[in-house]
Amino acid sequence: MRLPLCLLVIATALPTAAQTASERPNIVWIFSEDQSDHYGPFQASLAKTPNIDRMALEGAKFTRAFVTAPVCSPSRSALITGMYQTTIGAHNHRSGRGELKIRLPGDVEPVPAVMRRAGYYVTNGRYGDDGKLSKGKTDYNFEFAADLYDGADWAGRAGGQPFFAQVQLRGGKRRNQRTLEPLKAVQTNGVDPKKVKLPPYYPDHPQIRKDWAQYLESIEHVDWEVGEILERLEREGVADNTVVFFLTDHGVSHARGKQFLSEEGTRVPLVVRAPDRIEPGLVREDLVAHIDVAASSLAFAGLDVPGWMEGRPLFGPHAEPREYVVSARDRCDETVDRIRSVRTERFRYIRNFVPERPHLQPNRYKDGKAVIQALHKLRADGALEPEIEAMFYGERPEEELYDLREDPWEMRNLAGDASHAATLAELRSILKEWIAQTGDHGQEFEDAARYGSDMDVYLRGQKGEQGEILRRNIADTEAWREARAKAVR
Ligand SMILES: [Ca+2]
Repeated sequence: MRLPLCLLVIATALPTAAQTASERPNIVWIFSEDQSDHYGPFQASLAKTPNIDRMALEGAKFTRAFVTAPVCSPSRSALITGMYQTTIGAHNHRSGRGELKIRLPGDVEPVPAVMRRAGYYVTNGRYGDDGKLSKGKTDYNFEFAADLYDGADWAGRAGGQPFFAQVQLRGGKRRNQRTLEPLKAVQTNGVDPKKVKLPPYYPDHPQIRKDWAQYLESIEHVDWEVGEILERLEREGVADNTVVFFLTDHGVSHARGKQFLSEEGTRVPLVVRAPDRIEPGLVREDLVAHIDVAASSLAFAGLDVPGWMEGRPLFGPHAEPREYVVSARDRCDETVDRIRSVRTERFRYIRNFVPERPHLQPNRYKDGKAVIQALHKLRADGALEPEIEAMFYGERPEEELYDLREDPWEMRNLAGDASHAATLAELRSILKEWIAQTGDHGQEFEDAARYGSDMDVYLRGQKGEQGEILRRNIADTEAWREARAKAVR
């Protein structure tokens, strides 16, 4: 069923604050790693996802959901606070881990703290192959209380107590044979690398095909896990009073996915199942940001969304459509960068603040991936199409503009096209305003002391070739930063 947003808002019936604790719904976030929206309900795909398809039919699916950060820790820092990671200073990946810490500003606090105060039992669990929940991944860049969570599994709650549970799935991190082998028995059919349709910006190389097939298989595995979790809720008799969100933390770890502000890096699946609270079978095409999950969860629990929160409820009287979603990429591990994007219904505008650094500038984590190594090898052999080589290894344009209606793969940069000058100017000004209004902390790079504080943690115990690569990348980054600072002076 497709309805305009104004009707959707009316069509939802949220619980009121007057409800007693026992009537308040449980809230579950099923959160998978490193997968773009190549899920059944979102794009025709070789991956079979019967459980998530059914969840969408029973609830709502969002076809334009984006993360505000394309990499783990800023994405998770944003999701858990309902804040842009750039507003709270948590925008650099794996920051605040060394001597110099990051503290949340003002009244901002993680959602589990708010939920617990309201009487919820709050958990964070990593879903194991045996179906058991063990201590879940946090990866928040800011300081948080050691007892933020009551446990890993909602089984520990008191009788009648509502629960707020995060369930962490390994998702796209399973893309290799060793981890996929035990799953053969549960996979629907496996994915044939020969049938894979690669995005047109990736060369047709056996390693890249194989990796993409394994990635689609990881989606099938996640679907199976989602089915198991939903079945457990049924078995425990709480499914009808539990709101379940399913989403991923950012896109697939590929050359244009994870760490980057393309569709592949930022567009994620989002499905919400909320029996008797939202109309089943809703298809929402409006733009949403993953930080909206935090606000929506509070709203479902009958709690006020705090004034400081940038996330917005997706349902109910306070739902407010977004005209755009801004996403941001800053330092990832040892690699300094600054990119911002504005995604509207039709366009994506990208601003590269350090265009002199190539898209695939050295990064030990990404360079360790088989697909990136395949790209590097093709480049060394002179076997990349010039257009693709320029995209990944050339100087980047300061601005990019893609018309996603005509060019869903973001291949034709229209920033220099006079017929799109008005759109370009509008999106440029939206970004400028957003940076000022939210107080984007990425406007200044981290100083040398902060960078060094986190690199000390990275370098701890690093030996051999991996240690050497990291040291070389850090030295390369520092030399570039020094040269840049001199040029500005
Ligand atoms: Ca991740």
